Amino acid sequence: MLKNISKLSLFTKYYQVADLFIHCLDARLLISSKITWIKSYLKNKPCLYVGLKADLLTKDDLNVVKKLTIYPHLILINSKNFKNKALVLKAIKKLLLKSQKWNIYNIFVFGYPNIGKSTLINLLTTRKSCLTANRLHVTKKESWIKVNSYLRILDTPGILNQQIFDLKLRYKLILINCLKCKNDQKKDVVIYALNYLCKYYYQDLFSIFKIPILKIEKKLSVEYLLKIIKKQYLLNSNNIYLFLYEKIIKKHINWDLDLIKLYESN
Ligand SMILES: Nc1nc2c(ncn2[C@@H]2O[C@H](COP(=O)(O)OP(=O)(O)OP(=O)(O)O)[C@@H](O)[C@H]2O)c(=O)[nH]1
Ligand SMILES: [Mg+2]
Repeated sequence: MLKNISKLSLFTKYYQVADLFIHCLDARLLISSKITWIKSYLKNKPCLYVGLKADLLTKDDLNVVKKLTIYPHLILINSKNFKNKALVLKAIKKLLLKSQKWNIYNIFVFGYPNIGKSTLINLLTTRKSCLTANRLHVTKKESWIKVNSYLRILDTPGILNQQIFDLKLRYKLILINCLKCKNDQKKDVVIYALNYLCKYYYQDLFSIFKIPILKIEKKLSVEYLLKIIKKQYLLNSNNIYLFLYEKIIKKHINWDLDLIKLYESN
């Protein structure tokens, strides 16, 4: 909790100098990776929402999430592809033009841990200005990075409210690697993911689990799926969940976990 308070104090410390906030989201979790309680810290400053890791989504899902209308300013990118630099700069300029300032603009980047904040900054500077890695809390302290003659950007440590009581949100954040999963939670996360797949991404099961199509029933239950997987991979009830968590599920998170097509139609 103390850690959170110190991270939030960054907002108080830099609010005055920030001309723009960039809220980093995960394209696979465009709604739930928004840190809602931070709104009051942004007050009336402009905010650009950047949905990162868009390359991990399937083509169909990407087309669906592109249509999301809840964010006034949203772009979806793969920040490991330098071709996207111009797109981000264009979106930044569009929002900054309104502030009519003539010297250096300051941008404050924030989001959940491991969401891709530092990678986005490296995209903008076209060099390895910040340390990045696929694990939590790589950036330990805030630092200003010069992008060009008129932009500087503040890289910040991931913000995480440890008190996530909503289990669904907890599982979703674990699946996209923004939250650590305790060993005793892995079974629940696997069951959550399998239920989700059976319900909404039924066709993907063949390729993910390398299950022959003939073995899949029309109406697939998680119990039946587990039975097939056990046979397929020669697993027993003790090791199946750990196996699925480490070897399969964590490697295949390329679905829209917020099911935006349903959200938008409601
Ligand atoms: N495929 C893909 N991977 C990405 C993208 N953006 C970031 N990553 C990967 O995501 C992982 C985390 O990236 P970081 O930039 O270190 O994340 P961060 O938000 O700065 O993390 P902390 O500093 O720990 O809070 C790294 O392995 C990146 O290579 C993207 O657009 N597409
Ligand atoms: Mg970082």
